[in-house]
Amino acid sequence: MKTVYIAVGSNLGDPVAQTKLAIKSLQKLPNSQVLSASSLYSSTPMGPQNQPDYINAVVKIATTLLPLELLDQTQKIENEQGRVRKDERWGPRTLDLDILLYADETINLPRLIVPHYGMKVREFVLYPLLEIEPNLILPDGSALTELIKSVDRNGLQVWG
Ligand code: PH2
Ligand code: MG
Ligand code: MG
Repeated sequence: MKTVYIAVGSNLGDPVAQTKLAIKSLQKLPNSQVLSASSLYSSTPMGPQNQPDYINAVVKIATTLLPLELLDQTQKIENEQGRVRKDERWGPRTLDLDILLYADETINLPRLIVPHYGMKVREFVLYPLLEIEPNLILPDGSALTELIKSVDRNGLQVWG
């Protein structure tokens, strides 16, 4: 079993419902088990500002799926929830599932780069991660508690 962290993000089509549904779908992944899920957070958009605020969360799973098998599964969930791939960088979406960490592995494939390239500087990833895994050390040796110190919350708050 590998421990994996997945970031959930949504800012279209009832983001709270999209995020809850995505967590339910992750609970149904084959050969996997959801170990914990963070609170839902509301966050201001990174990137283009003419888009709605996001709901973000992080989910911890244990899985025997291989990285690309897991990616196939998360993309299937994105598609089922109406994800339309557009060219705009950091544009709005009904659902984004990003594999943040896959055990302590470093993966550099055309389809999948792990650890996720932006995770160390994104408040909407680091704070939910801190909630569920305060003692986390990244594969490069950096401690989550140290990374957090240089990342502003940018208005990030627990939703509700
Ligand atoms: N995802 C993006 C672009 N911008 N902003 C917030 N607050 N949360 C996100 O998940 C997010 C974003 C593209 O993946
Ligand atoms: Mg993303
Ligand atoms: Mg993505």
